[in-house]
Amino acid sequence: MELDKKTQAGLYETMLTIRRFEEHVAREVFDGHIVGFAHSYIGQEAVAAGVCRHLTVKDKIVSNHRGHGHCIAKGADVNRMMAEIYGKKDGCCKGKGGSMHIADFGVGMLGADGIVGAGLPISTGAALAAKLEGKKNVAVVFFGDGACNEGEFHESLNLAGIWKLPLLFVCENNGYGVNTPASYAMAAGDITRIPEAYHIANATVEGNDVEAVYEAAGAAIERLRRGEGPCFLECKTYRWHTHFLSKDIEDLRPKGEIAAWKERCPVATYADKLLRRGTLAPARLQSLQAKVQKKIDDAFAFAAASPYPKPEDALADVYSA
Ligand SMILES: Cc1ncc(C[n+]2csc(CCOP(=O)(O)OP(=O)(O)O)c2C)c(N)n1
Ligand SMILES: [Mg+2]
Repeated sequence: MELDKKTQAGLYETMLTIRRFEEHVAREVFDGHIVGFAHSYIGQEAVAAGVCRHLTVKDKIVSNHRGHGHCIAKGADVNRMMAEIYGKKDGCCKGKGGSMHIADFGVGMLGADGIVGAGLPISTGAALAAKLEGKKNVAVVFFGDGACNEGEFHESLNLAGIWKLPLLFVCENNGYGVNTPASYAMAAGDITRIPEAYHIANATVEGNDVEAVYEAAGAAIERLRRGEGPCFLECKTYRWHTHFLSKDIEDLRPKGEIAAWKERCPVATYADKLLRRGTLAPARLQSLQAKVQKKIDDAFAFAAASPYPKPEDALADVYSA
């Protein structure tokens, strides 16, 4: 069944916002205006957009090092995200966290994380809290194929399984952890064999097809809200850039493979689909694209106008035991 027009346009707008945000960040990293590591989400936009469309601000998400898309799809403030990436005082972490530590608790975005796999136990705790509160809210965790080889992944699956937590595991299988193919690194072979072993309902979807992700995530999240326990969604997708943005690192993935996945661009293919279906007329598509570009330009202007944090504030908001 075809999705209603508002949902279709919304899915496209979210993906395009992520794409334009990430294009800006990539340009600025390559030009040396953004320092520190930034991991681009370009190529994987359909996953964040398709999953987060089902969530309310009361639902929680936990992200990973490749987190800009998850934040945008969950409704984080792009001005404060952009300021954070530039290390500015008005950033969501006052400029002290940068790209890999963006969080916006106000919209239920509990944080990105530079430690591979670390978001999994955090999301397990968020799902336990949601269950104890009993208000049918859910938690979602985004992680890569590489994270599935971490101990925390297995511990989180086990706890979510025994406690029947309202937790959706979203594995963005882009085929690689840095340059190491998942086919080499993962003894289980198919990722879904792992949640299967923990008796967790699971499915694999074409992660570049936003409607496929939307449908599968919708069914899983309904299950969570009914209290039927956790679900696992493997989304097969691909990142376009090198592992982190840099002109100085080599991409060891086969060139033909990269080119083939770019042909399957989640954003462009969906725009074509919406035009073909008549969901959006060409003029409406153009005005949507202009609106998104303005949002990103405004976010950059906000970040540029924000000062750097003061050196004497370096220890504020820092906790240690
Ligand atoms: C515990 C830990 N081990 C290793 C690293 C270095 N590292 C950062 S990202 C990454 C690969 C992660 O791959 P995956 O989970 O598939 O996510 P992707 O980058 O493909 O989105 C590695 C090994 C790290 N940050 N943390
Ligand atoms: Mg990966």
